[in-house]
Amino acid sequence: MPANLTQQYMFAEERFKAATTHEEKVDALEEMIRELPKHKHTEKMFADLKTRLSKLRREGEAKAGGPSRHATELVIKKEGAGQVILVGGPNTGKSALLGALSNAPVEVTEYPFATRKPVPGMIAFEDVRIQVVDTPSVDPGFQDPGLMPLVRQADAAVICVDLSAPECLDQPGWAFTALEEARIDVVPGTVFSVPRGPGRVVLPGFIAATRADHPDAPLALELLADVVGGRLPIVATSTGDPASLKGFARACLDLFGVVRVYSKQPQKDADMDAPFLVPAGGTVLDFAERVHRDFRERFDFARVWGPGKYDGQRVARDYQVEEGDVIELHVR
Ligand SMILES: Nc1nc2c(ncn2[C@@H]2O[C@H](COP(=O)(O)OP(=O)(O)OP(=O)(O)O)[C@@H](O)[C@H]2O)c(=O)[nH]1
Ligand SMILES: [Mg+2]
Repeated sequence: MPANLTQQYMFAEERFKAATTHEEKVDALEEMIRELPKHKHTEKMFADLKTRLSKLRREGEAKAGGPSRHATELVIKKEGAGQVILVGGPNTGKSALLGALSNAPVEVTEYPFATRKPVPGMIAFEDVRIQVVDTPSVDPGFQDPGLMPLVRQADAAVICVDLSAPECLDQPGWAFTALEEARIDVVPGTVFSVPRGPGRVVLPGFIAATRADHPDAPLALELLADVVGGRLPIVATSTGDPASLKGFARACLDLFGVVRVYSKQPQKDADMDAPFLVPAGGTVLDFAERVHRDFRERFDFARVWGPGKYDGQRVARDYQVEEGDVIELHVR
């Protein structure tokens, strides 16, 4: 069966052949990728075009002598519980995932490499807000030079792979190689459990296996689990399935290793809208410090409401806080 190329594709190809500058070439090639009908018979063409685009972009960067005009900005200010950065191959659904979970202005497209700069968004798990950053894609041929510096300063990383893609099983390896080259390890755990130190950066993370609604996804997920071999947990997502999105948000929150504790002022109702996030295993003093920076010093005693406690039970400074506790602080 022929590829059934459209007029628009043909025009773009003409434009590519006639292009004299690097920018014109990139632009025309991007349009060819956009206009290429995507089906089984164009898979190889699609892959070739992507490779050509990667190569062109690399050449452009080499010539410019450094990061291109598309290079990522260096820092994104952290908000909410912390910052989770998405890393993954082209077209693995990073933008769609963030778009489904937030109102971040992401660009979701059928063609790869559409995301050219990082886009932060705030997602929520119940009453906790977490910052998730969409990023330009990485593959063996291309990487935005600003990407890895950005990953290094994130709190956690999620590697995205596409369960519907023929290259699904290669995608984790691409990401791991790119991270390895930047001396970044992504490991299971939480921000408190991973070692911090000079040199290598170790981030807690997991793999988001996207497009779980695809007919091939169940098999791909099994094979993926074999390939990953327990190196990272895998969370399957589908943008049309709210339960899977909630699972993703929960998994993001779990990367921070915190419990939610609510503050109550004496003679007033608890403020159940905005929990304080306290490291799991932390004490009432760790909570006090988060309510007010003087409160660790000034702590006298506290009253706690929560599962398995007498209402308003009096506790001392060594009390270990639990998820969902409501705490009334008394300070000197
Ligand atoms: N059916 C389905 N399609 C999805 C899902 N997630 C993403 N897609 C589609 O997959 C394609 C790629 O999604 P993007 O979010 O643009 O992927 P990306 O990783 O941001 O890609 P680039 O930034 O362009 O490299 C788009 O056509 C999306 O609509 C999903 O869960 N289910
Ligand atoms: Mg994108």
